[in-house]
Order: sequence, then structure tokens, then C-alpha cells
Amino acid sequence: MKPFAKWTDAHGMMAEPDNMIVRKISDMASAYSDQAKVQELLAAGDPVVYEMLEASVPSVAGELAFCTTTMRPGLVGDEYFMTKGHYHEDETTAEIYYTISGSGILLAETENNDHCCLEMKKGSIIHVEPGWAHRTYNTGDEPLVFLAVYPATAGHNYKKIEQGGFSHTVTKGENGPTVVENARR
Ligand code: PAN
Ligand code: ZN
Repeated sequence: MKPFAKWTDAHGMMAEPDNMIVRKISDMASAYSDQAKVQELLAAGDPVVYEMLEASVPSVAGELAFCTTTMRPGLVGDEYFMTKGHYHEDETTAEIYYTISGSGILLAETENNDHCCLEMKKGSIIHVEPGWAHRTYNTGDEPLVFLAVYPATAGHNYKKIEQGGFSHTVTKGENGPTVVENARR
């Protein structure tokens, strides 16, 4: 494969991606604490929460996969719109998140419940250590757009999160985004 370029549009989203994944509330209903609000949103048309636009690279050692994610602003009860979240299947793999626009929080945690939160806003570069599950929240009023770069062999383990959940979550508090214990656990 030869070196290649991808471009982003005025919103920072990858133009001409090789693959697009759209996630709606129904794709991650169990992630949210307020299940009554989830039902309301499903009845109101099942809104899109985020879109991932991916470049295709071979899944072999040495290759780097990359994609842009665009998260819509929104709340489910007092919990911000979030990504499904995952561990990498290969838990020796790290990842870089570069925020292009909007504002949010990246929540990361390990299997022994160590957790940390990092602010995402235009220009922030986050390094996610190997072995840390990660999930992002859009805490602003605009789309949150970011680029993620990770080893093409990393793989995504969503099951562990669906079964165990994260120990914490991010809600809209009186003084802004607040990290609280996750009632889904
Ligand atoms: C990101 C995420 C993306 C969507 O590219 O895959 O933001 O989140 P979910 O994959 O949890 O639905 C990444 O971390 N890749 O490894
Ligand atoms: Zn990842």
C-alpha cells in the first residue's frame, strides 16, 4: 500500500471515508442510567448520537488505523450523550485522541477501577494508555469532533463494557459537567 492522504471538511469530519458507522440511542440503550428517558428518545425517533468515519488500512502489525468521530450534543436525563466505550482487544495498544472542535470529556478506566477524566477541546491531544477502557462525552452545545489514531491490530472489545459498565459517568450538574458514580453498575 502506498502512502495516502485523507482530508477533513469544514467541520473536521473525514471527507470521502472508506467506512462509516452511525450509532443511535438504540445501539447503546443499556449504557444510560435513565432508562425511562431512553424509552422516550426511542419513541421520539431514536436520535443519532455519533458517527465514525474511518480510513481503511490493513489489519496488520505496524499499520495505524484512524477515524474521525462526530458526536451530537444531547442529554439522556442528566447524562451527556456518550460513546459506547471499549477496551482494545489487544490490551497492549495505546491510542491518541486529537480534538478538532467542540468540548467534551474522555473517561478512562482500568479493570481494577482506577479511573481518570481528561478535558477535550479544540487542540487537546490525549494519550490513552494501553489497558485503559475509554469513552467520550459531548458536554457542549455543539458537535464534538475528534481524530483517533490507534494500531490497526488493536480490535475493539465492547462486550466487557456492555456487561460491566464503567464505574463512573458524566452528568450535567449545576456547575457544569460532573463526574459521578455510575448507577448502571
Ligand atoms: C475511537 C472510537 C470512536 C467511537 O475511534 O472507536 O470514538 O467510540 P466507540 O468505538 O466506543 O463506539 C477509538 O477509541 N478507537 O479505538
Ligand atoms: Zn479505542
